[in-house]
Amino acid sequence: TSSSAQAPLFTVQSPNVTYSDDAILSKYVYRQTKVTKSSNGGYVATPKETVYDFKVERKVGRVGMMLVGNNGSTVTAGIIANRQGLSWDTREGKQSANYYGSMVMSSTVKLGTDSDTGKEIYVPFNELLPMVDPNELVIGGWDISGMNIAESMDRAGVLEPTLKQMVRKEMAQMVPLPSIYYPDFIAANQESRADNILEGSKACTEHLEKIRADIREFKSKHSLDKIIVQWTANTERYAEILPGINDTADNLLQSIASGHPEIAPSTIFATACILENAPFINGSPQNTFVPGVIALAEKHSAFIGGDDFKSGQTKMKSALVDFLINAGIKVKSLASYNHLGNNDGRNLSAPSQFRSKEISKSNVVDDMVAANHILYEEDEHPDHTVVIKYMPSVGDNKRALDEYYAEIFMGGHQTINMFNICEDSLLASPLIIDLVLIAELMTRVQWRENSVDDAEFKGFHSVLSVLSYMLKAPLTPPGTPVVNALSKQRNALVNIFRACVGLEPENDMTLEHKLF
Ligand code: NAI
Ligand code: DG6
Repeated sequence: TSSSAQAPLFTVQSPNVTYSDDAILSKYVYRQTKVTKSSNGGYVATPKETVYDFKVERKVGRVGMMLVGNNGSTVTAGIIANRQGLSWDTREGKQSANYYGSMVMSSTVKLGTDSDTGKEIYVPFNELLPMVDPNELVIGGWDISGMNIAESMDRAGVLEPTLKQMVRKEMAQMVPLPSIYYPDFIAANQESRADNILEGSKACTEHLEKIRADIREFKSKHSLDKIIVQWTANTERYAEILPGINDTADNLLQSIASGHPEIAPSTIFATACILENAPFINGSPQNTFVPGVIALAEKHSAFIGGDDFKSGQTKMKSALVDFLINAGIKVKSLASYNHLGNNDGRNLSAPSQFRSKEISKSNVVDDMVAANHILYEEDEHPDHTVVIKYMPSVGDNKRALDEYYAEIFMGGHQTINMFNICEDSLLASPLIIDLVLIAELMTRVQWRENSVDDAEFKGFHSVLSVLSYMLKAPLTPPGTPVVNALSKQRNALVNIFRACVGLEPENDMTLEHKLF
């Protein structure tokens, strides 16, 4: 089981890497290039090296995943199906459970080249470091709707009836815990679903303490070593950032106690998780992480990550715009339209919830534009519009149309159109899994600067920007840059994992095939 150290698929043979029963220790030279302006208006680039020690605890332990929002029905059914190795009939034939769409479970990473044949050797991403097996996650959570998870799976209308039959019995026993409902934060059209709620419609210490108690009870009931919590509930409206209210850790706690109306349910959950030292990830676009939450997380060295799952249009954008701009092509405008008919679409049909989503979908190419001063002036941005419409008939099968309009050589124009149809929830569910798996791993990774003798090991910064690949509007430690470009986000993850086992960053130089 995952509670004991797993035998790794590969080991690293190097004086810089040590394996013990408990931990993998690596000494890693981090190489940067520091740049200064020279007197003639150019730059001077100076290589800089920092030596870090990384320590990865090898024992994964028993891990719980608590979801706020029982759209967890799709991801839960998927995990049960994988755990039981299920296959089911579809009109196209037999389908077996898989983890497609999970970067952790279904992508590979180049380990190196075979010393005999020179062929590249790839290993599953989840073999780079000891990670929790999603099949072993213990799942629970909260919802303002009291439906059991089997009923909610039916209501979601995503999965094949044959599969639903096979997982129904187990899922029918899973009933979400009552949750916090402050009607002002989600669309009014959600009210009829809210039949499983804690008493009170604004922030209070009782709500905070109840959620904390729920986490502790779930942990002890299932003998868990740790719990990761994820907001997969409705998109909320933005909370106003108010001095004296939610701007510092103390003010936030005070405002919860005094019932301030600008404290969102998701912020109560985040606060409860921080105080219980359970990593909390926000899969929706709203500003759950007001400055007071970030400060509280830093104070408690607790992990937070967000915002908003990057599943479809935005994922394409963060790959395609990066590619176009890096190819020297000037993207002039992005027009994104989609319609969908699931409950997310219904909630987003209300203006302030749509506004949260519009914000998170709109700033997703800024870093790529800012990186190319040949194509763009300092304050120049491509036009960007985002439209979302609720169309009940299409259910979860979201239709997304994107037009990329670009300027090419000598005033020419290139227009690329995309039309993407797929089950929205089947793109999002693997992201929920990846976010939990990576966040859990980060609770077991520690570092120290090697040159400082006997310095204490410590964890990464509270804001887990390594989760950016899965998120539309990545939260980063205050004052640090946001990276949206998909390939950079993946490289960061892969190369941090590699550093933890003392391996150099993946580079594609393949000098061995060029210099002989
Ligand atoms: P959904 O509407 O099907 O499910 C949300 C669930 O949250 C509902 O069951 C609702 O009763 C519950 N809920 C609402 N407020 C709650 C609260 N305070 N406490 C506990 N439960 C609460 O929505 P869906 O499609 O599952 O999406 C969830 C979130 O993920 C949305 O914010 C959506 O924008 C975001 N998202 C979804 C993606 C996808 O499915 N492809 C991709 C990106 C983001
Ligand atoms: C309508 O856009 C519904 C949304 O919740 C999206 O499905 C979700 O945010 C995914 O967005 P994207 O841009 O990654 O496809």
